[in-house]
Amino acid sequence: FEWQTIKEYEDIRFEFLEGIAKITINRPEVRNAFRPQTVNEMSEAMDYCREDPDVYVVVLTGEGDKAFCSGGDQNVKGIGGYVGKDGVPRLNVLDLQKKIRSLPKPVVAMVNGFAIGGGHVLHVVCDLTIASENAIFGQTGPKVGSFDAGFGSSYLARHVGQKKAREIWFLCQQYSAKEAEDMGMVNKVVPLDQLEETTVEWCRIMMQRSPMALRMIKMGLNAELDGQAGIQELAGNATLLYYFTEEAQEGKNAFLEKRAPDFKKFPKFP
Ligand code: 1HA
Repeated sequence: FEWQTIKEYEDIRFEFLEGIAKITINRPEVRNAFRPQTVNEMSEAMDYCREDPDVYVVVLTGEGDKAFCSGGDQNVKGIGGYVGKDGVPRLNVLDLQKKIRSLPKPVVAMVNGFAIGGGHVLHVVCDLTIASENAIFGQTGPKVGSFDAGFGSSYLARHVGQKKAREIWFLCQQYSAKEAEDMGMVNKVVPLDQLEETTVEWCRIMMQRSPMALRMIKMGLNAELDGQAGIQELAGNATLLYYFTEEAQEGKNAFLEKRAPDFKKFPKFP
């Protein structure tokens, strides 16, 4: 595939192909662990994907054939978070997780190796996960002095069930791609040399579907789990659709024309 660079970054590659935006964590020397800067760059790329009407689907992956992402960079873990160039400790990956879930377009994790710790959580929050046969999944928090009791636990449990989610976190073992698929947290497993091809194929299929329909499905599935914040997002999309109707336009037009609105002429469906 001939991916075109969208923007140059230090810690990630950000590329485009026929409606698909690909974000690749590019720190293979640390198994694609993220530092605050990595997360900032990914967040900026996610914002671009949200705003750009040419982007239909987003793919998240890691450089090389060893790791998708090994979580927070332990070299810069300070007291209170991961420390960036500004010297401030942050847990900014939590904001990135929310961004992935809020993005009104499908986000696909293309897991090419280890998805461990905070890197495992990143695949968990993506809409779909396609993994290569060599991929390995697991949490390490309780082994290395951390935990993600947010999406990394509760959303994970929605995929694999409570017992398995507790096993994954309490034991901190590693699971093969096949085991992850059997548990329900991976959609498809393919040989490594077919990973990108399969991912692009899935993206192309989704790009033939109605973007608004996919958007509403994603928001509806989120809303069920996200309480009032989820309903807020789903409701915002309902408002968006309502603004397309003549009924909504009548309200605005009447205001601007300084007359009473006539809503009676619009159909009331049973
Ligand atoms: O829990 C959270 C959070 C919770 C709430 C809010 C925010 C959070 C943000 C982040 C996190 C976390 O991510 S905590 C979990 C942190 N990650 C880990 O505990 C994984 C550590 N890495 C490993 O277990 C293994 O490296 C591996 C299973 C991914 C790969 O093993 P492998 O293939 O045997 O390679 P290994 O030799 O261990 O690693 C290769 C190189 O990459 C090593 O460096 P070198 O000796 O060559 O200089 C290794 O140190 C480095 N490396 C790997 N992972 C990390 C790393 N360096 C820094 N940070 C890493 N995460």
